[in-house]
Amino acid sequence: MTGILPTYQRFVNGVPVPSISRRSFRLREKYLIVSVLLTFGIVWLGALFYLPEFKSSTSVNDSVYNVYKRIQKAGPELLMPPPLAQNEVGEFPVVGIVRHGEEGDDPHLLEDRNRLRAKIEEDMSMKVLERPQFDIAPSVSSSRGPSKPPVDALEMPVAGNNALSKDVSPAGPKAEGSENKYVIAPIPPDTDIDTKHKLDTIKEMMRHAWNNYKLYAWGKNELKPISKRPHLSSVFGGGDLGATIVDGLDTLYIMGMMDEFREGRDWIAEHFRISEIDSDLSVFETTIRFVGGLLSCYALTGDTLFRDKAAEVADALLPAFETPTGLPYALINPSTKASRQYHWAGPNSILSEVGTLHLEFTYLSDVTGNEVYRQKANRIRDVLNNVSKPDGLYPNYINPRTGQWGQRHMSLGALGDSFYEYLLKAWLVAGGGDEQARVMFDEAMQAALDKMLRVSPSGLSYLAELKYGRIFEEKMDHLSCFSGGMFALASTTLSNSLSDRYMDVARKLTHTCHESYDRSETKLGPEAFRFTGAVEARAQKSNEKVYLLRPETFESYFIMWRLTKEQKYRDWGWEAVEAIEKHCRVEGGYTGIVNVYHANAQGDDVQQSYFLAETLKYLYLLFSDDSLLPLDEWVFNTEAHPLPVRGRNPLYREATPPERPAPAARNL
Ligand code: DMJ
Repeated sequence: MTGILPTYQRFVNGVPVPSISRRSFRLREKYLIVSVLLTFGIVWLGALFYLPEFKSSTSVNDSVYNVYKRIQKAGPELLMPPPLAQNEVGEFPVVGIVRHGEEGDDPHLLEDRNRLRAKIEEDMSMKVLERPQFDIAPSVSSSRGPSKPPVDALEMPVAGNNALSKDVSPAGPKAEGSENKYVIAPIPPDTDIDTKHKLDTIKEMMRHAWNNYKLYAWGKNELKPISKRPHLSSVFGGGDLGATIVDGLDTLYIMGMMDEFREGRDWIAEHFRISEIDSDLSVFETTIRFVGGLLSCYALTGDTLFRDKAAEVADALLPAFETPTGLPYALINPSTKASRQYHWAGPNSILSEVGTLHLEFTYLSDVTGNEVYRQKANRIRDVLNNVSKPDGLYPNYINPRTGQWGQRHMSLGALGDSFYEYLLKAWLVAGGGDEQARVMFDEAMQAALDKMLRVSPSGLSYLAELKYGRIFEEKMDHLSCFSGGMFALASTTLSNSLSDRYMDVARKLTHTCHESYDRSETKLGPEAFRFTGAVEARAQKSNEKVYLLRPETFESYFIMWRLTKEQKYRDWGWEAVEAIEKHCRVEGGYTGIVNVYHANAQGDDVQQSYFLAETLKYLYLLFSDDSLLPLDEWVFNTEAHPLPVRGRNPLYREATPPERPAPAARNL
């Protein structure tokens, strides 16, 4: 039988097998090929009409027309979604919101778009952004040396009650007499020209830090000012929590930078969603920076957005408190609600972390009327008050399952510091109402001063670290330089047997911290400094030689200036401003430096969020009039977010208790 398809030469065992060769198809074969091709064509065309996009058409004519249009404009977009266009503020459109009939509701298309968007965002965060995303006035950015303030810094609109636009106007209960005290940002007209220049310079530093964060890392947590891109491995990770925005916002407000304040406020309103974060956050850091920052903004403005967001953040942290003692675990994933400890701390929580929630949590209860936050904070307080303390001292580690101390390591620096600060400040912010806190503070400080306060051969006082009741290291952390201010506040707010000693120690410790700055080539202070015979107030190990844009020394200068009015504190603060401008300012913001003893120090490429929240705020307040955030009406949390003093400050904004429903009439 002859085949119907063309044949070709065949071989069997390498020998050609004779075959019949032909030049053309037979007629029967031609018919068959044509009818197969026709069938394919009809099926292909017909299938097009069953695509979802065409199915919605009401008539056959429409369908045909749609097919025609579709084919006419066929291009790569038939296979790939078109690139997303950025809007005028550099954002990508929200992917899920497509108008019906325009892009279609096809879930596959949406999925493709989502994937593409994620990819673009990932690329953007990895890349050095060359072009500004925002249309803003460039900040003065000479990279070395203090700069002259820009003209507009001298003419900023007054930030008072009336300077707020509708969307930021006070919405919460208005405190009596708040109109004149709403915020006192303008520089008083009788300010001398030198002080005014200093205030304007610091304000311009804030603008430089903010603008560059806005250009290169907006919505991310922190900025890498040298590489000009987001800092994805910050303490809050690479998520979109806007740590720099939330942390820096009250500083903008206090400095009267209202345009920037509104930008930040709008970002929080539109984008800040902590419950969507699927990574571990520190309960402590999130409380002091986010809850604290938002509560300050609420107190200053009365804008309930800030209060509600603060409650949202605290709510996301609450699962971490589900322990047998109520002492929280260190880390929480807001999305999965899973908690855990730091690997390096074993089963323990850290004293400074569990002990630095009280101010924020109690104030949050007062302004929301929700008692749950206060209960959490009080439970921690009770555990720490009741546990027996070796020699009256608090070790840095405590197990939240057993309520027992871990390693007996004590410090007023890292791991201990702000626990002590919050004992004093809980008493201050309660307007003297929290007696227990003040008693705990005085007892702890008496023990700490007796055991930890040391004097170097040349007469420098410092706070050493202890282990099992003995001196462990003759070293003081930069972090413990906040203690000068703390002792001064303790001295001037209550007269007792310790008050004189407190003020003496405050002066001496602030002096030593200044020495640690003065003894470096850059005039910036190291992360830790030692006292070992010949070496005094200098770092020895390389990881101690860094300056991370920290604020603690300036915090003490500010408090000491307000309480003593000794000019040297302002002089030291100005030296620090000049040193930061010289060594930390770069075109893309402010960077920490890796060695304070090198005149041309290399940058660490991180602009910490606390640089905006604390460092610049304390430096600004050091040169401000005392009427800006007076110390008897405001207490600064450990991240420099001011909280109002209960009973003294009309901006306390305590929630009015909900009205009790009238008792229902009883059927007798
Ligand atoms: C800030 O986040 C807070 O001051 C905290 O208490 C410890 N240190 C950093 C800044 O150095």
